[in-house]
Amino acid sequence: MLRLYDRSVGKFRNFGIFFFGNRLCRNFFDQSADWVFIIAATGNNSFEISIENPDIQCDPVVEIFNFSYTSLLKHDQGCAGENEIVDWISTESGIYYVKISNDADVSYPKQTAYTLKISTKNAQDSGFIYGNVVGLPSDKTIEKLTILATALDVYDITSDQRKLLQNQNETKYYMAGIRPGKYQMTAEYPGYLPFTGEVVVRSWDYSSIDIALSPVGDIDNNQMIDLTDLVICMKIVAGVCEYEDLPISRADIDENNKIGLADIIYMMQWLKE
Ligand SMILES: [Ca+2]
Ligand SMILES: [Ca+2]
Ligand SMILES: [Ca+2]
Repeated sequence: MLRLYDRSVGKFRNFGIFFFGNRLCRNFFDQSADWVFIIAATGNNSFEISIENPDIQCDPVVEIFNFSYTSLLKHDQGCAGENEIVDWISTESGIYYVKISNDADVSYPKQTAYTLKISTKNAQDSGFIYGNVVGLPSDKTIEKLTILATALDVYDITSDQRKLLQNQNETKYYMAGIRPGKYQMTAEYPGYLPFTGEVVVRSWDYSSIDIALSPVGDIDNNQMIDLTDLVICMKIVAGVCEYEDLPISRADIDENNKIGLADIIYMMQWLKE
């Protein structure tokens, strides 16, 4: 179970992760609704979402939302205790949210269970990589962000077919059709420190890795330049304190291969903004 912060409702939600084609027994976690997300690899990805064997006190309703939480489809044909099956074809590739709610008149927190199965006709023997992009201020253009997945256990496979999605609250990326294996993820943005991480991709599965970006000058790695960074930088320049493990590139804002007064001034200007 994955908990994601959903700013559209201002709280955390449980999102399901699953293997395509598997059946999962689920409950309503948020009291009123259960959420899963799916990634459509292409513009006409076809999905079958089936809610099977709901309890007698469960009247499942299925709703599909796009990345901006706009409702695309609401489906409720069966009554309490009856299955719901939704056939849906995406019009464009992207991240979509499926909400399963209970329309039956029951007082919560009564537990109700059902079986969820999502299958896609377009799935191949490959997986997805996805995640949040954090640390990039909203005034930055995400198009300048490059994300690369390089296979570590298979020679010579790289993928840069990343797709970026942004709504007013969040930025996410995903890559579809990735061959199973271990990958090194790298991300770059001008003026920011390069990001690296590792992720394992499995067949027909979603693998998550968040891209956390820190501006050059963010010495303590909390995704922003703040007073702490300025103080550390001043100590280094004054020779009061040595940070031998600190890569110079972390604080070398003016890119002259040393940490000096100019970097302090850049930091002060950044703090003033
Ligand atoms: Ca129903
Ligand atoms: Ca910092
Ligand atoms: Ca410098």
